[in-house]
Formats: sequence, structure tokens, C-alpha cells
Amino acid sequence: MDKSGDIDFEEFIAALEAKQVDPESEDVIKYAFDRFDTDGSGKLSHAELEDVLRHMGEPLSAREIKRLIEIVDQNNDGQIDTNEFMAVVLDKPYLPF
Ligand SMILES: [Ca+2]
Ligand SMILES: [Ca+2]
Repeated sequence: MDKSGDIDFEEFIAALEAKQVDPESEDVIKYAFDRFDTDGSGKLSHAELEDVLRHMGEPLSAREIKRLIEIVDQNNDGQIDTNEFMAVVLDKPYLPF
């Protein structure tokens, strides 16, 4: 994180690429999750994921996002919660980052 106390997407990607499961990376990931969760529901919906991926320069089609959610979604509620997000980010075989 920079001095602004905020993170931008580049910092988030950098944290991902570092592949470090240290507490600092987890904080960054949780912070990013909160930021991606624009309606504050605690879960990332299809629309929120679409937004995130577009910001990251990885725009996916609605079908690809649906497929991505199916892969990541462990409890089959159709949304990505913090645990599911962490699992993917820390061990990210499916995301095109
Ligand atoms: Ca949400
Ligand atoms: Ca889920």
C-alpha cells in the first residue's frame, strides 16, 4: 500500500503476483474485496465481478463470468464471498490475471 492508505488496482495485482500469503497480502486482498463489493453485501455478484475484471483490463463475456463464478463458487449461491475470493486469489489457477 502506498502512503495514501488506499490501494489501486496495480497494487492489488502486484500483491497477487507476489504470491505471498503473508498477513499484509491478506489485508490487501480483503481491502480489495471490500472495494470490489460496491453494494457492501459481503459477496461479489456477477455485475460486481464484471466491473472488477473490466478495471483489471480483463473484460470477459457474460458467459465467461458465469463460468468463472461456477468454478470459484464453492457453496453454489451464485456469488463469491470473502473465503471463496481468498481461495482463488491465493491459489489462482482459474483467473486470467
Ligand atoms: Ca456485492
Ligand atoms: Ca459462493
